[in-house]
Amino acid sequence: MAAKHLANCIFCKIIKGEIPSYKLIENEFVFSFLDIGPLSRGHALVIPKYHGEKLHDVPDEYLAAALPAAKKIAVALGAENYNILQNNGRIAHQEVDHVHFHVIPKPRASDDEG
Ligand code: DGP
Repeated sequence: MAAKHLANCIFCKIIKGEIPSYKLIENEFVFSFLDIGPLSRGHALVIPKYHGEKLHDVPDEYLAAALPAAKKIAVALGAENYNILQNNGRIAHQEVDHVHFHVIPKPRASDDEG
């Protein structure tokens, strides 16, 4: 299915380069960049290049590309401990209405020392 964008969506604007971001990965199906409010160093987002508000709004081929991108980021960061998080709906803490997967590295306590 062809990519779909929404004119007033901030993540669609990031995909189109209308809002700057620190890009990590881009291919036909997904775009990935650093989160503006990182919960830890390297906190990244992977978004489909198809505007869908929630997971069930996005075609499978776009979703299928998201986890390999998340895996690539985790490997590139050398993260041994990390969360992959995806929120759907306000009650579930979704703030931006364009599907996104968080990649959140979890540093060991010893990483903060020295
Ligand atoms: P969520 O609560 O799952 O909808 O997370 C939305 C995330 O998107 C949040 O961690 C902050 C991030 N974010 C929102 N606006 C921008 C932006 O303009 N640029 C970047 N890089 N991240 C953004």
